[in-house]
Parts: sequence; C-alpha cells; structure tokens
Amino acid sequence: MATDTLNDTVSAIAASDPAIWRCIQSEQKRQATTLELIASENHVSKAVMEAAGTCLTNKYAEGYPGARYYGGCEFHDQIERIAIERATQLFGCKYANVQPHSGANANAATFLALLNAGDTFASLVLSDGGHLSHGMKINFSGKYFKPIHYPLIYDLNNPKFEQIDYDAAEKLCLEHKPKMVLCGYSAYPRVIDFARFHAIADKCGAILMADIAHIAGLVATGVHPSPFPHAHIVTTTTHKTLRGTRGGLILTNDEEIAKKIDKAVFPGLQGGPLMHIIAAKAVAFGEALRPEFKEYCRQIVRNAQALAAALKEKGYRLVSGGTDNHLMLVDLRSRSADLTGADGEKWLEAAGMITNKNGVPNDTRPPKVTSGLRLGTPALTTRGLKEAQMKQVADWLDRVLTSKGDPAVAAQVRGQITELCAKFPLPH
Ligand code: DSN
Repeated sequence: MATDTLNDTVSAIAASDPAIWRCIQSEQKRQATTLELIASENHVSKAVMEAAGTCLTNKYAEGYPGARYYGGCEFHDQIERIAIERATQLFGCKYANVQPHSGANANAATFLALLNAGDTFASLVLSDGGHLSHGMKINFSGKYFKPIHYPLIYDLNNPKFEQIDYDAAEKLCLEHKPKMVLCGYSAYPRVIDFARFHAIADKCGAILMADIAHIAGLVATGVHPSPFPHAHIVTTTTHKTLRGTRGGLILTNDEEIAKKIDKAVFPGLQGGPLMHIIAAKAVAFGEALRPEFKEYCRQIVRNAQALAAALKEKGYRLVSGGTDNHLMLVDLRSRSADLTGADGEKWLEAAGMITNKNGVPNDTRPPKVTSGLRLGTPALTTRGLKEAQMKQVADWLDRVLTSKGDPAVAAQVRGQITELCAKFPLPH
C-alpha cells in the first residue's frame, strides 16, 4: 500500500512537472552509482523518505503539542510527542525540541535563548574544524555575538598534534570569561572530552553547549561518549551519522533551559514546524533505537579506521594522525605538494567518488582551494561496504589523485565503482 502511494506520487511528479522529475531521476541515479564520501551525508531508509513526503506537509501547527495556534492538530500533536519521546530516549535526556529546520537553526535558537547580543562565547574556529554558526564573522553568530577561539595543539612534537588544546582553552576562558563554551565540530576526527569542557565551563561560570551534529549517531549508540550529563544544552542535525531526514534537534536536561529553547525556536526564530519532517525525524529516531543501528555505527568507525590506515600506507598525512570517529581530514600536500582540495574534489567526482575540499589547520590556501579533503564513511557503511572495500576505495582515491585527474584513469575507476555500487545497492 505504502509503495503504491509512493509510486502514485512519483508518477504524479513525472506527469505534472517533467523537468523536475528528470532532475530527481538523474539525482537518484547519481546517488546510486557513486560513492558518497562526504562525512555529513547519508542515505535514509525508505520509511524515512516516505514519511518526509506525506500529507503532513499540508498543515500549519505553530506552537507545541497541546498548545497550538491552529485547529486540526490532533495527529500532529501525536507525531511530535512521539518524536520528542524517542529523541529523549535515544540521547538519555529529559527535554527535546524537534522543530528546528536545521542544525544552524538549532544553534541560532540556542544563542537566542541563552545569550544576549554582544555576549562572548568560546568555540573552535571554522578553519580548525568548527562550523560557520560557531562564530564566523559574516554568520549571525559572529556578527551579533563575540567569539573567542580556543586552539588546537600546533606543536609538531606533541603526540596530540592537531587535537584540541584543552589547557589553552581553559586559559583562554578564564581570561575572557565567556558566557558560553561551545564544543562539537564539523571537521574534527577525534573524541571530544565533554567532561573536560564541563570543568572549563564551570571554572568560568559558563554554559556548556555541545553541537554533536556530526557524531549524533555515534553518541546515540554509545560509540562516542555522550555530552550528557556534562553539557547544559546539546544541538544536532538529524541527517548525518544519525541517518534521518534533514533537520535539527535541541536537547537538554534543564527545565528552565528547555522552556527558553521552546520560546526561542517558536516564536523566536521559526514559524510553522515542518510536520512531515518531524514525522520523518520520529521514524529515523525509531530506527536508531534498534540494536542494528548500534552495529551500523560501530561499522562506520571501523570503516573510517580502515580507510585512514590504507591512505596512510599510501603516504597521505591525516590531520591529527588518524581518526576516532566517522571522518578524516586528508592533507593532500603530503602526497604531492601541488595537490589541492579543489582539484581533488573535481577529479574524484569525475571518477565517481563524491568528497568535499576542506581546509587543514593552518592551511595556506584559500577556502575555495584548500589543501585538504574531508572524507567520511557513514553513507558507504549504509550501503553495506566494509573494511575490505575501504582498501579498494583508498586505492581508487590514490589512483585518481596521483593521475592528476587523467580522464582515462577516471573512466576506468568510474567503471569499477559502478560495478561495486551495483553489488551494494542503496536502501531503496
Ligand atoms: N555543512 C555541514 C557539514 O558538511 O559538515 C555542516 O553544516
């Protein structure tokens, strides 16, 4: 029945809007026949996909369950309550707001709820692995608030080279007394010491915020330590390692903070919640609560470590020397001084491997060029690839990069990738 409904929808798009339908079909083929190595992307289940394309999109449900500004919200209340209940169960906390449209919105709502314009907060700078909503100058967070950035360890002789410098972070925070300390990153391959950040925040009387957008799935399954009970407030996306629909989520154990967050999300920042997306989030949370999701997350990390080891064998330097989570940052200069992230991304795409260029710490190249590539294993793991295939992927990556985008090499690798993708199809 559900499938029939989906097919009806599909053919309705084809009949009503052939131009968009062609693009969707091409995109579906692109996803099915390429290896998705972008650390922040994944392939959702058929159930999540279906939930996101339902009649729930027709409804305004401004407000919260039991307190809406529109009639007709009976089933929307039920859906949102289920989503909240599953989110709190998944992350082991008391309160959840499932309405943020994205991770950046979840962060904006947190700033709106807990800081005043001009307040100081501490974070990792974007170029060291942070996120644009963590204080980038032209983002709301850098324009209306005052970021101070704690460093990585930049001393080559330190065994923790390019990992967070917790001592320096403490010193910086004691000096500037930020109102909030923000940890959690977009391009950081190591375990985050939430307890240490809690101690730092405590010493300077700050709120501790953890943005676990990248590692949410790993946190939910215990594959990465949880920010609870250390963080006062936790934000995340729902579509990276958590493998849900695109969206945001805010979690806390503190009732007062939860009330402020609810007000900040609506009416502070957003209007009507996207109820079809909230339903899809609920379905994804339900999937993440199953035992097989834990095994999936363990495999993500095993795959990342296998890929990292294979790349290191080929002479690539990885930022911080390796990975503990789902991603790694490859310093391309280590293989060939003139290799850039921009060229690498373009050449690899032609060969069927989708990546993103990414700065490495102290990168001398501009953000549109960069010296690095960020690689992640969540999407490859979803399609069933394991350690043996990671070695193969490393071979392909190296062949394409060292050929400097030679079209003949790209075509040959593309053919082999198409064959591999056929053996490991997408979930739908
Ligand atoms: N753009 C996301 C990422 O790729 O990490 C973060 O918002």
